[in-house]
Amino acid sequence: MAQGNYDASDIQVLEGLEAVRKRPGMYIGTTDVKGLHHLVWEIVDNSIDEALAGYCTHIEITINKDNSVTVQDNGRGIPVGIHAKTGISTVETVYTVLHAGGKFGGGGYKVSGGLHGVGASVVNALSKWVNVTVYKDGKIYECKFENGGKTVQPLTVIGDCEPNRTGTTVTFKPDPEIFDSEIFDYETLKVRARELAFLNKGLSINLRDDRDPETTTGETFMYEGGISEYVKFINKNKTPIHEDVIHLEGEEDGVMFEVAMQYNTSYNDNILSFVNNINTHDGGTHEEGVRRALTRVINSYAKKNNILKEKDDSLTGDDVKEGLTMIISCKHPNPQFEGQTKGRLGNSEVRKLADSVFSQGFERFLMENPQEAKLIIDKAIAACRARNAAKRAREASRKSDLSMVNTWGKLTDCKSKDPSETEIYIVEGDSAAGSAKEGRDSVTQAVLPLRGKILNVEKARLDRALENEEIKTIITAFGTGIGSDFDISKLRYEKIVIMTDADVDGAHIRVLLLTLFYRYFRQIVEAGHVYAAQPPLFKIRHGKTRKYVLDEKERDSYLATLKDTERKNAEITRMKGLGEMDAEELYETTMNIETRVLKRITVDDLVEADAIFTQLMGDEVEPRRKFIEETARFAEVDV
Ligand code: 28F
Repeated sequence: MAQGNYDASDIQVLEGLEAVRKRPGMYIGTTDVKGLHHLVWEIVDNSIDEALAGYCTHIEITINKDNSVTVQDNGRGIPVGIHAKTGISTVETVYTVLHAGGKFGGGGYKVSGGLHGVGASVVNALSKWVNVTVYKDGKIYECKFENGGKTVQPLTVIGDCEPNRTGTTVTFKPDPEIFDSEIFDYETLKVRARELAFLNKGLSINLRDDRDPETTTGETFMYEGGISEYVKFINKNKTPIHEDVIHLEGEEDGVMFEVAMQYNTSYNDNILSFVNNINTHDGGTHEEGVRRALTRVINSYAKKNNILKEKDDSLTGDDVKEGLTMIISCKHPNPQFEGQTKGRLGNSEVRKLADSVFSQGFERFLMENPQEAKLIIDKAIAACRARNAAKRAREASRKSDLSMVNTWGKLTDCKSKDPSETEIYIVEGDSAAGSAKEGRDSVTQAVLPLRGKILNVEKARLDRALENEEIKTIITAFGTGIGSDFDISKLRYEKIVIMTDADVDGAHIRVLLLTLFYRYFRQIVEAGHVYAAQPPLFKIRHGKTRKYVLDEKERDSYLATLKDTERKNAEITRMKGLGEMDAEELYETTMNIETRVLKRITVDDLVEADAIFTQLMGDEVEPRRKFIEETARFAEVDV
């Protein structure tokens, strides 16, 4: 907008973008690091729309040295003419008028991070500056915005380019006044860039980090096999039951539906579903159609081929999904997203389409591959038997007060029964548990000593896990039940703190616990209840002072605060383990909510986490050691 003479439409533009700056959460969810990365996807989505329309084959994403981000595509380029309604260029309109995006009006698929392709103006409103360059008709056009989307340079021709070059390049710098953090995380961008390449077969996406001198070329993701390659990627460390990934697809009334699947020998399922590239975490009609058809087809095939007797109970949805890796992708011109987080597809017509496409294709696969069919059904039958055994085990443990005595015998509970203030420390080893019991705040802190090794549940079904004393004790202490009984509202503690030694053994126990939590208490982890205690690594003694510090960094900064003489005489010892501290020390350094530091365990990317647990808890020992060294995916919080 030229300085000074604002007319009506300028005012409307200002009010629109001002509204976004006032309540950014309404447009991008949060203004934390998640919201920061969401800006990238709002811009990338416009390039993906161009790809869905068939005009863009390559997208480049670059994190620049100043933590601005450049997204470049080789689509047709945003139209450079004057927009009929606003009287300014279409480029400026798309970037300054809220809801001016929505490229195709009616038809066509708009990929949307929930904004239906209107993200450009939202990104502009929340950025310090934005530069838009359009390559079209042998010319280079540029448009610049600053301070929350004010036009400082209307669209102007700044040069020539090869006559057949077309595309759009956008560079933006998020506004530090809006975002808590302005540092982009390469890994976070990589996971979603790779996923977009899987979901849009043939589209190549290059990601580069110019802040890191090492990575000059970055990584390029391109999968001709689309979601079938996504299934192969998830199953890469698992053992498939049938060689080929099953790929089925169909289209009706402009709605495209496709599914890729492959069973593996594990006991976990990895079913991801998408609509217009958005991950529908809460499922919806596309997923329901497939699950319903899968259960029906397996039961009818099993009965028709006498693998199941007529009198046998039917297999349930849980039985038939064991070991199943599946990607469902639906492209819909007018998707209805439902639920609190808009994570569920509501369009009812999709359920029928998904059911018919899936059942016809899967039935044919079973008929044409009787050996694989037998393996898949035998696995579902084994899962059914284990489920029934687990149910009997749970009922038994609920009835006999023995396990209660047994549990309470192990668990030193806290006095408070208010789950919003209580914590349970799962402590490795009796000596540390003894100190923890003695030093703790007995009103709010419970202690559960771990005597034996936890079973590696990556390689065991629930019925086997329920035979393990340690696991039974944990389930009873949590109060939530497990498997189909699980109810997070019954969780008896606000915080579950894993307290193990910092050595390899301690870290191994922590990984076994994390595997148990990830596989059977995932909601508890996702809700952010699980933490790892941070016992001190060093004890510094000088004079009568005894100071415990977390790590090398804290040790050096503490030493820097001492006088030369004190520093020279300071005695620094590396802590071997929790058992080395008396109750008072353990409480002060690791449990006292005034002084302790806990690391919240967050599983912010299920596919990635699944790969870690699968790789880790498999048979190879080497990957486990690598994991223990890095504290992958922990966010540091002081609580
Ligand atoms: C790096 C970000 O934003 N790429 C885009 C296009 C292409 C068209 C378009 C975009 C028409 C009226 C809205 C071109 N030619 N990358 C991008 N590529 N927008 S955004 O049209 C804009 C709409 O207002 C385009 C013919 N049709 C559409």
